[in-house]
Amino acid sequence: EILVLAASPSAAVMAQLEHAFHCHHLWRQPCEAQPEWLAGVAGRIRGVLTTGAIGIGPALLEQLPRLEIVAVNGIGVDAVALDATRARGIFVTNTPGVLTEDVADLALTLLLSAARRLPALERHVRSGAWEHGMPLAPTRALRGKVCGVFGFGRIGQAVAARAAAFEMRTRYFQPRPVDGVAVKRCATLLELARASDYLVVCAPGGAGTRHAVDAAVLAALGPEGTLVNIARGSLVDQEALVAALRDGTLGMAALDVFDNEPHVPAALRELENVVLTPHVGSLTVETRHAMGQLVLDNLLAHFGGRPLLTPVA
Ligand code: 8YV
Repeated sequence: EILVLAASPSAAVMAQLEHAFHCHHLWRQPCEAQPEWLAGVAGRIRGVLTTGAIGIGPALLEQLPRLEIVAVNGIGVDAVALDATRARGIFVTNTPGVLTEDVADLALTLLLSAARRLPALERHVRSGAWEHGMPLAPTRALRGKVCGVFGFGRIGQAVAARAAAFEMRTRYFQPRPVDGVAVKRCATLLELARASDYLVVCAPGGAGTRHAVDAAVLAALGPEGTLVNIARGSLVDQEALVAALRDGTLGMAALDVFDNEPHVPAALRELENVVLTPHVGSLTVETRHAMGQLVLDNLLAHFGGRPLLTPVA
């Protein structure tokens, strides 16, 4: 029996999942009814289906004594209590590879929207300001500018390839150098921020990268600089970010992810120099279908006694 924590796979995948397993949908229960409902099924649960953003914490894991596998419909496993799963020998799978292009596309969408001030241009037309002959300040061209990529895995490399197509210069930082790539590595994140006009955060979340983009990094990016984040809110010191955007020590931010989602503080929502999207990097029909299929195939492999397709080490 499988515990489904959120309704993230496509309907077609959900139907296959329902066909293969006895599914219990926690997300269908009203919040206040969830503890009692869960207590009724917890003892029979052998698999959990969750998302990258929701993961599974130690308290819920403890309630599931027969749990064998956590299948994450996403690439990030920072919200999974990996110490606890490891200690109990519970398998964890994720969905690498299938979401790379769409997440990188959203990174460039955000970068371009910030560069050309898309939200302000939209408001200009919608409000009738254009008709009233209100002037618009020109923005800066992308070509020749430096796109710094923090985290140079699959998604980071796909972002760099797209930035290069816009004739941007590219640099990256991550602790471990990547072999066989033409993009130059900076020795530190601070150095990358100093060198960059746009800093795109693509690194994994979790304790090791928490608040890596701090006040010093934002200051190094500077008043003409733009921060783009499609990874996890935890990588950025959000309070320092709001302060830097408000004081103009950072030019702009384009964000798909936040601390404590779906709550976005009013101080951030009210700023003019931000572009905000609600954690939708992988939210296309094609990618959500491919992710869901991989989740399903991992569950089928596990319960069919076959090797997992994409286990998390
Ligand atoms: C979604 C993600 O949050 O892949 C990830 O790590 O954050 C996203 O794709 C989610 O996991 C979709 O179910």
